[in-house]
Amino acid sequence: MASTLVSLLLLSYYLISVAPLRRHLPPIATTSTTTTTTYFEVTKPIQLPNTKPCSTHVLSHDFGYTYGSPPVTAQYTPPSNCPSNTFDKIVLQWTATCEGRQFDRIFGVWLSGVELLRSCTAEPRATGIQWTVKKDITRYHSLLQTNQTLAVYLGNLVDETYTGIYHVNVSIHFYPAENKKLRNLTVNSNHLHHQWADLIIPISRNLPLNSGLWFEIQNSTDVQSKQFMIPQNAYKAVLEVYVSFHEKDEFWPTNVPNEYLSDNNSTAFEGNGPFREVVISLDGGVVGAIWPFTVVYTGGVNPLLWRPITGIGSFDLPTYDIEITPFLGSVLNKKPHVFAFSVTNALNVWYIDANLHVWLDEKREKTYGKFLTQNISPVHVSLASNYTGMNGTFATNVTRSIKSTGWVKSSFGKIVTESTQEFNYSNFMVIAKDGASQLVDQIIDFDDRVSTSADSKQSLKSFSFYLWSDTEYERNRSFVQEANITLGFNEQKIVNSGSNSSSSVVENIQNGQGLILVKGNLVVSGLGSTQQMYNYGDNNKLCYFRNISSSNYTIIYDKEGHTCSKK
Ligand SMILES: *[C@@H]1O[C@H](CO)[C@@H](O)[C@H](O)[C@H]1NC(C)=O
Ligand SMILES: *[C@@H]1O[C@H](CO)[C@@H](O)[C@H](O)[C@H]1NC(C)=O
Ligand SMILES: *[C@@H]1O[C@H](CO)[C@@H](O)[C@H](O)[C@H]1NC(C)=O
Ligand SMILES: *[C@@H]1O[C@H](CO)[C@@H](O)[C@H](O)[C@H]1NC(C)=O
Ligand SMILES: *[C@@H]1O[C@H](CO)[C@@H](O)[C@H](O)[C@H]1NC(C)=O
Ligand SMILES: *[C@@H]1O[C@H](CO)[C@@H](O)[C@H](O)[C@H]1NC(C)=O
Ligand SMILES: *[C@@H]1O[C@H](CO)[C@@H](O)[C@H](O)[C@H]1NC(C)=O
Ligand SMILES: *[C@@H]1O[C@H](CO)[C@@H](O)[C@H](O)[C@H]1NC(C)=O
Ligand SMILES: *[C@@H]1O[C@H](CO)[C@@H](O)[C@H](O)[C@H]1NC(C)=O
Ligand SMILES: *[C@@H]1O[C@H](CO)[C@@H](O)[C@H](O)[C@H]1NC(C)=O
Ligand SMILES: *[C@@H]1O[C@H](CO)[C@@H](O)[C@H](O)[C@H]1NC(C)=O
Ligand SMILES: CC(=O)N[C@H]1CO[C@H](CO)[C@@H](O)[C@@H]1O
Repeated sequence: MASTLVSLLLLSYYLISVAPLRRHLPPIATTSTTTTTTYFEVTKPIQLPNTKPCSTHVLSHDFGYTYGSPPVTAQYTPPSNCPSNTFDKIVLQWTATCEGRQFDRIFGVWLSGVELLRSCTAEPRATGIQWTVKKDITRYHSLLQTNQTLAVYLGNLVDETYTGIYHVNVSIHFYPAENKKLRNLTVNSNHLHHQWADLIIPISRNLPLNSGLWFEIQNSTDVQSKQFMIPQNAYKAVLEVYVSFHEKDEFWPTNVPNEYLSDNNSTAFEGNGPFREVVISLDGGVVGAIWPFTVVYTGGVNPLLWRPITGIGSFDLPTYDIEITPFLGSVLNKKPHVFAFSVTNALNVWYIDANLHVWLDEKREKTYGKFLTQNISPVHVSLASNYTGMNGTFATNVTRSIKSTGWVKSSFGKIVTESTQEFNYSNFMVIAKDGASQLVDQIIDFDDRVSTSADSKQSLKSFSFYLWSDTEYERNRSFVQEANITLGFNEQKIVNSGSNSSSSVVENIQNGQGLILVKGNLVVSGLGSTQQMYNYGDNNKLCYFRNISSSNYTIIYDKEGHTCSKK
């Protein structure tokens, strides 16, 4: 038996539990190459000033059997002997290598409880892989100016089958501003609209603990919360929320209504329907919601789809900003207050935490504020279903809006802030072949606006998710699973502040087609092809596009450019 297993291990294969199609799949091991594969996520390069960075190496660690252990910590010290203390850009760099066989693992990087990066590891090959994630962390610059504790949690399991150990380096690069630039990002100018917060308060779990610093939301009634206090002279606050979904909710857009499950007792699907909403509340009142982008991790659906081009957002999960300024008046009272997180329809498990970015009035010891009005439309769900046995169609549409206003009186005057969120969601699902085939077509439109008498900003996001999977069962627990996927992340941003206005557009779309042949519990062969189109443009005439495709680990074409397309 053992020798049969060993000889099979030399082929490309997966070990997989047979039934559920969309499950998170273990990796392939292969001996077909002798070189290290470099994985990457397609995104625009970070705009850097033409200066030499001051770099600080923060952590080196080998993540072996780390599951359920305390996060790995290291002392962070700001760079010394840097010729300038005025930085245009600060970049976090995560570099990792791994070889053997391992699952994709979720991980987080925190600085004194403030999350800097939520990400997923790449799945190794026998011959080794490497990857690098660079993230612009300039918005955290106030935190980066003093000594802090860096923490990384990456829960990995190592045994005789899953041998991959993740070797990781974390460093931070500080790019001094170009001399000729008058911008001064280190010290905030006395201007209402300066870009970065003066203080960042972590809304995460405290060390020590044996897991990530994120809260774990296990079901639809689970509410996780954290107390905080805010300085008396705050005049603006934004809550930046980190979200990832796992296990029974890893593929939440494919989850079926419970009525379907109870009528048929299918084990091929997860329940609670395909709609999820992250709800953020302050002292018990809703302040905002998030309808998240459907990140597919590097082992999702068919791992061959994500090699070497990884899924949109999988190496740097998107975060979501909730404007808190309209509510500041309620928290400027030297008393502790509570942020809480919950997820509508959640199944085990969601990892959520947040950073409260706070702007302080240098000229006042005390600011004042008042929460004025709020208009929340309840989540309005319409579900149309038509099924017989295990076949059928389900159409789920949801809308929601949240509008809040409040004023803050500071040295800038008495300013009213109005924050509006509007959401539309539609999910169309077809289940055929008695559950062996599923098609999901989902789109989320997410409009966020914040305006004051002096400025306004708007973000319009559109997240699309399409998955078709089809399984042909053969004898002896063998099957062929075919799957097509489309992921789309589009965002348009418009900022107006006084005489300055800026706008940008990102269009990022990925298509994948894959096939795996499973015999017994082993995938004996498989293939996957991915095509991606990335387009970015802004009114500063910064443009970037990349048109790339891979198949079976090989890049088929790769066109990259910096010219603006004529639209
Ligand atoms: C981490 O840094 C050390 C020291 O510079 C280097 O020897 C090692 O190869 C690096 N590892 C990775 C995964 O980059
Ligand atoms: C920050 O850490 C460095 C290196 O450990 C140490 O020399 C320095 O005294 C620390 N600074 C403060 C303000 O604690
Ligand atoms: C940034 O501001 C600080 C404090 O106001 C000042 O000392 C420094 O010279 C400024 N740097 C630049 C490049 O303007
Ligand atoms: C939901 O999760 C919470 C936290 O784990 C738990 O206390 C509660 O019993 C769960 N509720 C249900 C209905 O499972
Ligand atoms: C599904 O399981 C539940 C609980 O075991 C049972 O009450 C129900 O009758 C089953 N439905 C079908 C269609 O078998
Ligand atoms: C429900 O599905 C059946 C079988 O596909 C079809 O004949 C029927 O017209 C559908 N009903 C509705 C209301 O769409
Ligand atoms: C759901 O929304 C889609 C797309 O906007 C629309 O075509 C469909 O008619 C809606 N269905 C229901 C049940 O409201
Ligand atoms: C479900 O659809 C398949 C074809 O996709 C058909 O063979 C099967 O009989 C249908 N099952 C039921 C209960 O109607
Ligand atoms: C949601 O749909 C409504 C009605 O079609 C439309 O007026 C609104 O602009 C949409 N909102 C977003 C965020 O797409
Ligand atoms: C899946 O992708 C293949 C290859 O591009 C295509 O031929 C097929 O029509 C697609 N099927 C569906 C249902 O999306
Ligand atoms: C990928 O592998 C499959 C199965 O070996 C093969 O049919 C297909 O042609 C390969 N694709 C490319 C682009 O090499
Ligand atoms: C797995 C299962 O229970 N399938 C049943 C679903 O419902 C149809 C019709 O009621 C049955 O024929 C299936 O056996």
